[in-house]
Amino acid sequence: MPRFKLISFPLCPYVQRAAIALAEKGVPFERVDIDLADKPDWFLKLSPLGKVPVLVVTLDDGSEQVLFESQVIAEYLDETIAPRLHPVDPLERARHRAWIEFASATLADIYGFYTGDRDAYRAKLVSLDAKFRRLEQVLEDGPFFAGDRFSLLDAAFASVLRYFDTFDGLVDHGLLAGRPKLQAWREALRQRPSVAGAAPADYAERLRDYVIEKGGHLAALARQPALA
Ligand SMILES: N[C@@H](CCC(=O)N[C@@H](CS)C(=O)NCC(=O)O)C(=O)O
Repeated sequence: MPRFKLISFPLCPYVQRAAIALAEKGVPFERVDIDLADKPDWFLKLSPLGKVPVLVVTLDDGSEQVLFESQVIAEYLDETIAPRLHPVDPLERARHRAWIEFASATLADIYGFYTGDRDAYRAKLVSLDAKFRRLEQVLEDGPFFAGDRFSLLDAAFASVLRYFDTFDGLVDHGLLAGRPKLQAWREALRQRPSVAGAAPADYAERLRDYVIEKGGHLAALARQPALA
């Protein structure tokens, strides 16, 4: 079995995808956090895009391979270590991959929502509302996207929904209100040990501090809700 080192940033939602996949496989790994505001040279040498996550795979013969891009990392782990998390049926697997792309697009909106000025905040609120409406329509009985089976798709949305543990305490965004399936999914994901362990225990507080530091409209709203 290869050894794994996950290069990470504590608040990165993409890192969580890889960390969740590793935990679901029951594979021990070393996690190395870096400061994205001051990237070490060794990291820049490893990471072609200068982004986390990066997975360093040390093979039995001692040689190393470096993987980047969270979904590529998650799929490599899924193809090589049981239990299988992606659906076996090709059409169903393709459908899951499509919704994982949707999760990535949602993360892009979330970034604008918590860093942007008032116009960006409002535009992202509208966009997130449309995405969550769509998700509520596609979700079935749960507890996970594919019923009882936890999948890589769940791992992707776990980091999306974790953001709301912070946002709920900052602003009355209303994005989950009246969306019982989405709320139940959020709760099921929160209870999953692999999801709980994929981010630091003080993630919500760290993210709140990060949002305030970014100084966007959400930070202003957190201080003065009347600005909404
Ligand atoms: N498509 C990439 C996105 C990864 C990404 O955007 N990572 C962010 C942190 S969450 C990053 O490393 N950004 C580089 C920077 O901030 O300079 C993936 O899925 O791995």
